[in-house]
Amino acid sequence: MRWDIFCQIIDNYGDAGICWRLARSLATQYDQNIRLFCDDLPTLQLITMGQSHLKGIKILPWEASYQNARHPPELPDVVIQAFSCELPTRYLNTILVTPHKPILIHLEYLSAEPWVADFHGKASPNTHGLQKYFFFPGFQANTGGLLLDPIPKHDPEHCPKSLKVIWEQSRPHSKKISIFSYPGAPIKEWLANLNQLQESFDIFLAFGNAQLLNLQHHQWLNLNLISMPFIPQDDYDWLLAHCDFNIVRGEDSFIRAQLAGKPFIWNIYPQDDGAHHTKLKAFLDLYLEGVTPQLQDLITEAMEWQSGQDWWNNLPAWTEHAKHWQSALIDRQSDGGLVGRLVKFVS
Ligand code: TRH
Repeated sequence: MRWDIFCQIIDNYGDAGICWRLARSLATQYDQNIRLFCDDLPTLQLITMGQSHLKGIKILPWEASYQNARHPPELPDVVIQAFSCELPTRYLNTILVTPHKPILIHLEYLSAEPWVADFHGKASPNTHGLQKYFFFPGFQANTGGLLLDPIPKHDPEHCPKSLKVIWEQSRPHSKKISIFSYPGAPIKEWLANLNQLQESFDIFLAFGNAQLLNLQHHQWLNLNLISMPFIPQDDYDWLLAHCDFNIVRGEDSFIRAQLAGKPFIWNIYPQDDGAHHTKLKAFLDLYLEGVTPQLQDLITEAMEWQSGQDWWNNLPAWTEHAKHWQSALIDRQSDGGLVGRLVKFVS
């Protein structure tokens, strides 16, 4: 099938990161033809670094969806409006007058909240005469699933090129932590707690995080802070899989940390109306199901930056839980996860 994916970048990298994974999985795992229209190609190129010429994928500027249209036009079978972005009017007008009308899919944000299952896959009545559906990613079987693309492999021998110099700055016996957080996160206090432990840590600060911290005047005896440039998406996945603990954010790095099978703190995207508190709680309800009350409290406090050094003392138990969660997650997505479910839904 032919798919047009529309990606509007609101802020940061997650919109591009998710659209790219979606396009890549559809093309490489399901042999689909993709046109990915994006309103911010430089950001998308940061994510795709070196991979943008994959067979089956054309990356195009937003305007190319309606300018220089071919006659007859290249008509898609499916149109994805990522994060429910609006389609360009001229593009919409073209598909409205064609006899072969595509299916429109509103791809929504990921949430573990229970209502998602009731809304997933529902049709949206509209006046265009086009079929339009809401597709909700989610953790449960009756939702749109998770973007697996592909599950990271643990290959300690193969350090990606972009990380060679960075990884060499770490020490063989130290614990490794990666940090990719939003400006409001209390990272300095968190690091200060870590610094008091009798242990040495290598801290990989994702692009932008070192600047946020502004650490020139701090002495961290036990912490080796390593500031990173923006690295290709697959290499970032590798880093998550090779650290002992990760701080992640948004939606995509949050899923990758879980697929990496490592304990993590999720710095959830803050929303003005406080909706992120409900979303975090809904996720923790699933993530902590069946876990001892002690570990439940500890992980909940850690996710709220409240656990001081306690999380460290319980790291082995948390790591075991993270591995268990990883395999349960993969089992539940054995139908191909989001992309498998999307292809089946559309078919
Ligand atoms: O960047 P994010 O905060 O993205 C988003 C956006 O804010 C978006 O508007 C919102 O909808 C969403 O969060 C919930 O965090 P996220 O989702 O983790 O996306 C980051 C992407 O960047 C992810 O695909 C991994 C990638 N990445 C790299 O490729 N290289 C890097 O060096 C780093 C740090 C990240």
